[in-house]
Amino acid sequence: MKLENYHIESHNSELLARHEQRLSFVKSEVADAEYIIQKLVDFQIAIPSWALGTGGTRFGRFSSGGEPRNIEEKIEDIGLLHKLNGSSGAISLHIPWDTVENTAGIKALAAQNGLKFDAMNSNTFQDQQGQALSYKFGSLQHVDKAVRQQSINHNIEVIRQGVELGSNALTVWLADGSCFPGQLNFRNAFQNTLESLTEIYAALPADWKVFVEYKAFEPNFYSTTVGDWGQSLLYTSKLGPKAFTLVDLGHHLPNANIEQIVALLLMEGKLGGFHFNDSKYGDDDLTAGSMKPYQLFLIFNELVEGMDARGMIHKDDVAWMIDASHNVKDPLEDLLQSVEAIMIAYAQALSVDRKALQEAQAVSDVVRCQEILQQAFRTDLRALVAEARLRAGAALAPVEVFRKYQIRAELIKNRGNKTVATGL
Ligand SMILES: [Mn+2]
Repeated sequence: MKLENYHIESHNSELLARHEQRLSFVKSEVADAEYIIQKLVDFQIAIPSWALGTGGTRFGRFSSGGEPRNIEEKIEDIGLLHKLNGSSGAISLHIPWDTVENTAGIKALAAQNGLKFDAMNSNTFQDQQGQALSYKFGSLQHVDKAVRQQSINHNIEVIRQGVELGSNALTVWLADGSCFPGQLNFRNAFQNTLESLTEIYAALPADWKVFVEYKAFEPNFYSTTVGDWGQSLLYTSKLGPKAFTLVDLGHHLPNANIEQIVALLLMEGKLGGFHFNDSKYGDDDLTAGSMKPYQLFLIFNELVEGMDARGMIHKDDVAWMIDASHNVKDPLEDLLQSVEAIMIAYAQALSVDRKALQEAQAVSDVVRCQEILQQAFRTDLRALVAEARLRAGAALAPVEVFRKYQIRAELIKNRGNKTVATGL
């Protein structure tokens, strides 16, 4: 069964009266409701090609069946998400997990599904079949120039493929680091990485960006060569104006103040990419907003404030993507929940009374500052998010539609129960 517009329309018509009651109440509570709805309609969050299958841990993997077997089916799945929520209008590919052979056909299929190609992701954290040299001890940082060159060449090849598809950014995440004290000379590892990144940077087309993603630990457990935002900012500052830091919410040490990090990166004009997920312990890759929704709101509050301070366009000037894994949920339902949580936090951040907050900050009225933020966080703005979906022609309640039309059962029927999405 293909999900058609009339399926969504019929579902929406059942929920419409109740939705309109809720919407009119929220509109009476929130100033600028129309402004917020339009921002929500415009906002798009890319879905990575590797998020469509069931994830796993080093202990096991439990498939939910019907997973996409190739890039065409991945595009179809994201097209389905986009049809349901109107906010998933981009796909982020990972090379070599995604092999694009028929570029024109893939571009046409993406366009049919209303999707753009977001940042391209390179992979030098695994050895691929037939690869000449191993990344066991790192890639761009490696002590052997030949290994560094191999990983530089891979990144340049990813840029080439991205150009053909119409992407305009490269995300570099490195597993590089060390597992034991003494294994690495930190300065040499940094300099080698910088030199390698400089070569990749030189291969960027004029309108491209490169995002340098950091991560505190894992898979290396003693040091990571791009370990935190300071190290990423060092690289991106040295590289030049097309290089930006990428923040992944799960890549910090526990209790890091991520909202402060994004505020300062925006101030420096160096926040380029953003990966959403949630966590309780480490890089848990849980559904956005499922653990710490207040933190997600506080981060969005700084994103909105910091972007507005620089006159940035929310939907375009940072590459937004979900980077999560789904071990026990249906991946598509999980992604719908993540997008919903992100949109709610964004709506809440847009509803903060900025002028009142600035005034309260200027006189150090701490209580008032907290009242203003919590007023925004505690106001239920789900009807604004639903209204944005309605205006985009999407579903008022996406997960309900997904279940009502038994989409997973249909995918299993078409693709089989034992499929494994590439890369996972
Ligand atoms: Mn990430």
